[in-house]
Amino acid sequence: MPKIALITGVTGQDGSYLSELLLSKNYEVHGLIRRHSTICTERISDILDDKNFFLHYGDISDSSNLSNLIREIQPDEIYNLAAQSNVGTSFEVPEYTAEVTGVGTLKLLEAVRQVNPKIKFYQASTSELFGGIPETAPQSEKTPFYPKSPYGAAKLYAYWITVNYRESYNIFACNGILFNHESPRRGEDFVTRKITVGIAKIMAGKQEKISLGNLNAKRDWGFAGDYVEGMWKILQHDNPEDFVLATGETHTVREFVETAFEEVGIKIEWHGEGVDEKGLCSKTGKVLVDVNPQFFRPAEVDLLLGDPSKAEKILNWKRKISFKNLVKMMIESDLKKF
Ligand code: NAP
Ligand code: F7E
Repeated sequence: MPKIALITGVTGQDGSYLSELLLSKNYEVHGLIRRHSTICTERISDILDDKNFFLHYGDISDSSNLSNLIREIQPDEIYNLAAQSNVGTSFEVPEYTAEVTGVGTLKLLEAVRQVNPKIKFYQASTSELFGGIPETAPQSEKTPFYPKSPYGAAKLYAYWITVNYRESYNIFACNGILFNHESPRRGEDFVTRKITVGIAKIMAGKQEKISLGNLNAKRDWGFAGDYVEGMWKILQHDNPEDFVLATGETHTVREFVETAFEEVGIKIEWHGEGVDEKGLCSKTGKVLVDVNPQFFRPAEVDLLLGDPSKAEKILNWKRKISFKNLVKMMIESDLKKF
């Protein structure tokens, strides 16, 4: 019998890669999809016609819908990827973020407990949990949490309620504490994709420059395709445990900008400081990057650098795509698109 998986957040970056991975492993894959006034299935368009792929309308905030779906689908594994996942936006919609990203996880876990506590449960936890204590880098499963945004605080609740349902009800519930992972399918409001789309539009003559916020923030950026493999491995392990998935490398936003422009043959020279800092084309002197305080956050996470050694040792998981190849992949895809 093929295994059955239910994925919330199936239309998102990770949901689309995970669906493809599970279909390639002969799973029957069911995805929870929200009703939209416009089509939102672009990322899963290649698998929509797969005979083992099914979509169901629902919402992570609707408990009766979740229970009914689990009763109907009878999944072996649930991957909870649904979230208001943008950190900056979470400062604008903190209550909504708490409801969806935090309490939504409880609603799904409670449905599992009531309908079938034998279902394995993956929670999309995040390096944003570590947030504000950079002196503890690299961050591992043992590093204390200190979230710095409504998103991080909501994910903190989701993390602990997952641990609590594991310990209280013996549910195979696990947290994957994933550091930033990107791809050509990354939402355009995240910094990496904003940069690669911006460069592609500049090259096509459709945009003058890219305006960014904090250029000094450091992130541990990997490729989403590698990370969904880790999610699956976490649920195949003998025991329910929590794992960090990361590359063990960190780069500033400024370095991402430089590397991405290098891919199109442009060297960036930086002039000025703070809000006056600008990135100029070394040949023409044209301003291609500037700083707009509109993109600063009320509180910032300065440094994320993960220690993936537990996952490497126990799950035999390791990222395959390097930082440079990730940037190259995203730039190539956006140059084609724009
Ligand atoms: P994403 O592209 O923003 O996708 C989020 C998904 O959640 C979308 O399918 C979205 O559906 C869905 N969703 C939002 N609100 C919902 C609701 N109320 N009910 C049902 N579905 C809802 O995020 P991602 O990058 O794939 O990340 C997947 C998960 O991993 C998220 O939980 C995120 O917080 C977490 N995470 C991501 C990273 C990363 O670097 N990517 C790192 C650590 C953790 P619509 O298409 O309808 O909006
Ligand atoms: O910001 C800085 C920004 O929005 C990265 C989510 O997937 O990963 C993601 O959260 C850094 C921050 O990702 C702009 O201030 C500068 O320091 O791409 P981001 P994030 O906040 O790290 C974690 C692990 C998740 O769990 C989240 O779901 O870049 N930055 N200028 C900017 N960021 C944005 N978005 N836009 C700018 O113009």
